[in-house]
Amino acid sequence: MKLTLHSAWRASAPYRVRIGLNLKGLDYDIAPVDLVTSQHHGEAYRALNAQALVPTLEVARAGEEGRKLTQSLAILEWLDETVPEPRLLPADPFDRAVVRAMAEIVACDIHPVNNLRILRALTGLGVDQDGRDAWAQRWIGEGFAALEPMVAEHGKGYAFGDTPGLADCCLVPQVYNAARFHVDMAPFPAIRAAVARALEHPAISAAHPNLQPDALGA
Ligand SMILES: N[C@@H](CCC(=O)N[C@@H](CS)C(=O)NCC(=O)O)C(=O)O
Repeated sequence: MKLTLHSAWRASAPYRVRIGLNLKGLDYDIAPVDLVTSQHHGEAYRALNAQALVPTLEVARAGEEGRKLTQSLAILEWLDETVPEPRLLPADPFDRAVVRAMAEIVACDIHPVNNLRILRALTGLGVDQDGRDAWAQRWIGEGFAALEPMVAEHGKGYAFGDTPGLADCCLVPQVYNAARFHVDMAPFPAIRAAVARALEHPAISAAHPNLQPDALGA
C-alpha cells in the first residue's frame, strides 16, 4: 500500500495525520501544498479535495486505482481500523468516547473558526493582525479551558492515558498553532505537560512542521 499525504508544513489538520501515520510506523510520501499562494484553490488540488482543504491522503494498492480520503479525523479512524496496533483509540467504548470528545473539541470547535480561510475573511472585513490574534486567542482559550480538566483527569503522561493516541494527534498541533497566535498557556498546565511529553516521542517529534520538506522555518 502506497500512501501519499497532501500536507502543508504548518497546517494543523495534516500535522494530526502525520502524527497518526508515524505512530503506526507507516511509510508515506509528502506532497506539499502551498496554502500561502492558494495552491489548494487550484484545479489540480480541487480534483483531489473538493473542499480545497488539506489534508488529503491518497491510498494506492497494487492493481487498484488510487483512492483518496479527506478529513483528518476520518483518516485517523481509518488508519486505526486498518492498522490496529498501536491503537489510537482505546479499547473501552466509554474511554473511546472521551478521547473522541477531546479530539472533537480541537477539530470541530477550536480549529474551524481559526482556519486560514476564516482569518482571510476577517482580513477582508478590515480586521488587522492584532484583531485576528485576539480572535484566535479567544476561541483557542475557550477550547483549552474545556480540555484542561479532561487532560488533568484522564492523562497519565499523554493527553489520555499512558500511551499516545488520537487526543495527542489533535492536541499537539493545536498547541503549536496556539503559539503562532501568542496564546497564554499559563492557565493550562496539564495540556502543557501532556504536549511536552508527547513531543519527546520520536514518532510525534518527527511530524513537527519544521521537519517537513516544505518548511520555511519557524
Ligand atoms: N476538518 C478538516 C479541516 C481541514 C482544514 O481546515 N485544513 C486547513 C489547514 S489546517 C486548510 O486547508 N486551510 C486552507 C484554508 O483555510 O484556505 C480536517 O480535519 O481535515
